[in-house]
Amino acid sequence: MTFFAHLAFVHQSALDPAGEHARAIARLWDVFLGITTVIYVLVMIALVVGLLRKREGDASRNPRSTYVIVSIAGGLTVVILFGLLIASIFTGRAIAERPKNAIGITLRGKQWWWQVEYEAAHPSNRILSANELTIPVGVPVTLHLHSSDVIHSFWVPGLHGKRDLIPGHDGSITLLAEKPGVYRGQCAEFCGVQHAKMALWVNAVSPSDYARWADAERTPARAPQTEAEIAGQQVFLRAPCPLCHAIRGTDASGSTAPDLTHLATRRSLGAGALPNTREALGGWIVDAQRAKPGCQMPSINLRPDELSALVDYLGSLR
Ligand code: HEC
Ligand SMILES: [Cu+2]
Repeated sequence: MTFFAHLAFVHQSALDPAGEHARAIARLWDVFLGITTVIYVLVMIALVVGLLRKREGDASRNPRSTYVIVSIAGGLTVVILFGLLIASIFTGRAIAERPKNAIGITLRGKQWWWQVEYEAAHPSNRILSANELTIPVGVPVTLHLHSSDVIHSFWVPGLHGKRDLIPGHDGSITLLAEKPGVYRGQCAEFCGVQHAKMALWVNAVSPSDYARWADAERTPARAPQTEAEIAGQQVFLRAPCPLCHAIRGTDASGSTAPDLTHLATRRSLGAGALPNTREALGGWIVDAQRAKPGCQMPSINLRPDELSALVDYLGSLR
C-alpha cells in the first residue's frame, strides 16, 4: 500500500464527527477544552506574576488580599466543575436516546473479528458479513452487541462513543450517520494478542444505495464462471475451509468464521490485518498465522495452482 492509501486505511478521529451522537460528544470535548485552556492560561499568568513579585521582594501585599483571591479562585473552581458536570449529564442524555423503527443489526465480538448479522423477520432475508457495516444516511441503526468470548468494545469515533460487548450481557448502541462516508472503528478493550488487529468499518450511503446493497448482499454467492473459478470452488470445498466458513449457495456452511459469500466487496482481510487484494488474499490463506499470529484461522498448505484458482474464486465473490 502507498503511504496515503495506508493512511486512509487506518484513519479515524473522534474530532471529525459525522454522526449525531459523535457530534454531541465532540461538542462536549470542545467545551471542556475551551474552558480548561482559559483556566490553564490564567493559572500560568498568575504563576509568572507571583514568581516575578517574589523575586522583586514585593512584601507590600497583605495576607488578607491573598486570602480573598484564593477564596474567589476556589469558589470559581466549584462553579466551573459543576457547570462541566451539568454539560456532561446533558450530553449523556442526548446520546442515550433509543429511537424506535431503527434498523437492527446483531454485532458479535470474536477473538479477533466482528460478526455482522442484519436482523430480518425471515431468515432468508438476513445478511451475514464480517468487519464491515453498511448503513443508510439519516436512518437510525441499532446495534445489538454480544460477545462470544471475552469483553470487547465497539468504537467508531466518527459516529459515536464506546460501548462494551460483554459475554452473557446484551448491550446496544444506536448510530445515526449524517453524511455519506467511510468511518473506521476498532475494538477499544484489550481482548488478547490480536486486539490491535480488530478493526471494522461503517460505510454510510444514501438510502437508495443502501437498498441496492442489501438486495445484492442477500443473494447467494455468485456462481463460478471461468475454469479457474470453478476449480477454485472445488479447492475451497475440498480443503478444510467449509468447517469454519460459509459461502451461501454452496455446501460450505461453517459458522465459526467470517461468512465469505460476498468477500470481494470488503476492504480488508482479518479485520484490518491486510487490505483485500489478490496478493494479500493468497498470503492470508496459506499463512494467516503470519499476518495475524495467534488468530483462529490455521495456515493452510496448498499447491501453487490450487492457491491461484482459490484466489480467483474468492476474488470473484462480489
Ligand atoms: C479452523 C477454522 C478455519 C478454517 C479451517 C479456515 N478458516 Fe478462514 N478464518 C477463520 C477465522 C476464525 C477467521 C477470522 C480471523 C481473524 O480475523 O481473526 C478467518 C478468516 C478468513 C478470511 C478473511 C475474512 C475476512 O472477511 O476478514 C478469509 C478470506 C479466509 N478465512 C479464507 C479461508 C480459506 C480459503 C480457507 C480454506 C483454505 C479457510 N479460511 C480455512 C477460520 C478458519
Ligand atoms: Cu479488543
